Amino acid sequence: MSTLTATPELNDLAEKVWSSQRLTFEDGVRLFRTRDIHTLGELANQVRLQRHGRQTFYNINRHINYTNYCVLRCKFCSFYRPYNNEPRASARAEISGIEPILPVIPSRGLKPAAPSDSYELSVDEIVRLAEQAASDGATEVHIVGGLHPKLPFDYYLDLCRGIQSVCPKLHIKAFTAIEIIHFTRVSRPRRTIRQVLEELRAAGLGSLPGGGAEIFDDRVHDEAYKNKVGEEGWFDVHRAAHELGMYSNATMLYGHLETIEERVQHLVKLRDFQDESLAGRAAHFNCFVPLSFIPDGSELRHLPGPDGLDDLKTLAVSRLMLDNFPHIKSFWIMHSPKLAQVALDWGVDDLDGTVVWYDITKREGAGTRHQQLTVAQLQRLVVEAGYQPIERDSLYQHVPRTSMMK
Ligand code: V47
Repeated sequence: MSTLTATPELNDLAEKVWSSQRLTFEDGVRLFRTRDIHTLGELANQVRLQRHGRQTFYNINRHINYTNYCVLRCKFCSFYRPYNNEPRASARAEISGIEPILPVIPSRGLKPAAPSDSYELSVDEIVRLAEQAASDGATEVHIVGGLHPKLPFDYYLDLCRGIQSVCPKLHIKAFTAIEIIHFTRVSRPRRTIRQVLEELRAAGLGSLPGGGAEIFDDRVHDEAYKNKVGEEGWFDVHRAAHELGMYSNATMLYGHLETIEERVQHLVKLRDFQDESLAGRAAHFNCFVPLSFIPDGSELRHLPGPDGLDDLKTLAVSRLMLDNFPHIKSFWIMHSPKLAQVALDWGVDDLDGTVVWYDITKREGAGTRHQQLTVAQLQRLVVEAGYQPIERDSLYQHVPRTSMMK
C-alpha cells in the first residue's frame, strides 16, 4: 500500500495497517505512546487517502443550543446553569397546552439577559433561527442543549415539527443520547427510548449527533460526570436509532481525567458496537468526532487540556483504530481552524461546518458565542492544505450548488 518506511518501533503496526489488519487495544496504546509521530500521522493519512482520496467534507450548518439550564453538574462543562426557579422565558407559553408559571417575557432572543446568563429559547425562536439558516443556504441544523428540568416532551416535538413545517428540506440533527434518555423521563406517559425516537422522527428528526459519550469508563464517569447517563444508556440510544434506520455519530471527550488506556478502550467499544450495527442493523455511525477538552470556565479549569500534538495523535489513532467508521471529523470549534487544517494530513476528512453560533465551548472566553467560518474560509483551509473541498449533506451526499456560497 505504501512507500513509507516506518521506524523499527512501528514496523509491525505499519505492516498491519498496510495489510488492512485490525489493530488491537495494545496497538492503540503503543500508537498513542510512540515518539515517531511522523509515521503515526502518515499511516493515518494513508488510510484516509485510501477511503476518501483528497476529498474533504464540510457542510453549511447552524448549531443551535436551545437552553443552558441543566439538571447535571458535569465537571468538564462550562455551559450549564442551574435552574433554581429563575423567571421563566416565553418558551412554555408558546408550546401546546402549557400554562406559564410566571408572566411571559417578550421574546428577545436569549433570556433573561441579566443578572443571569441562563437562557432557554422558545420554539418560535428556534424555528426562526432555522429559517434564517435555511435562507443562508444551510442544509442542516444541529440542535442540542442542557437537560432542562421543566420543558415537557412536547417542546421537543413542537421544535422538530415547527422546523419541518417551514423548512422541509432542512435536515434536523438533534439531541444527544443523554437528552433522549431525559425525554423518556419527562414524557407523560413515560416513553421508551424507541418510542421517543419514533415520535421525534415522525416530527422531523433526521439523525442523532454523537455528543454525551465522554469516556466510556466507570472511574472517569464517577469522577467527572457522576450523575450522567453512562455508557450503557448512551449505547442503548444509538442501538435503538440504528435499529430504526436512523444514522448517528459518536464522540469522545478527551484530555481531562482519563488515561491513554481509557481512551483506547473507548475507541474499541465504539468499534465493536459499529461492527454489530453494520452486521445487523438498518443504520450505523457515520462519523467519529474526538472533542478536545476546553478547560476554560469549567470545574476542571486547573487542567491544561490537550496540546496540539495530543489533538493530532488522538485524531490519527482514531482513524487507525476505527477501521469501520467512514469519517473522522475535526470539529474546528474545539481544535481551532488552524489545527483542523493540519489534521487533514492526520486522518481527518471532515471539518463539520459553518456553525455560526456555538454556546457549549468558547475558546477565547466570554463574548465569543459567534463562532463562524464562511464557506470561502472553509474551502481555503482545505485547498491550501492540498485537498479538495466537498460540500456534503448530513448523510455525506454531495450537495451540488449552482452559485458560490459566501
Ligand atoms: O456532549 C462539553 C462536549 C459535546 C466541553 O455529532 C466539551 O457531528 C470540550 O457532541 N470541552 C457537544 N468538549 C458537542 C458534540 C458535537 C460537536 C460537533 C459535531 C458533533 C457531531 C457533535 O461537547 C458534549 C460534550 O461531550 N463538551 N463541554 C468542553 N469543556
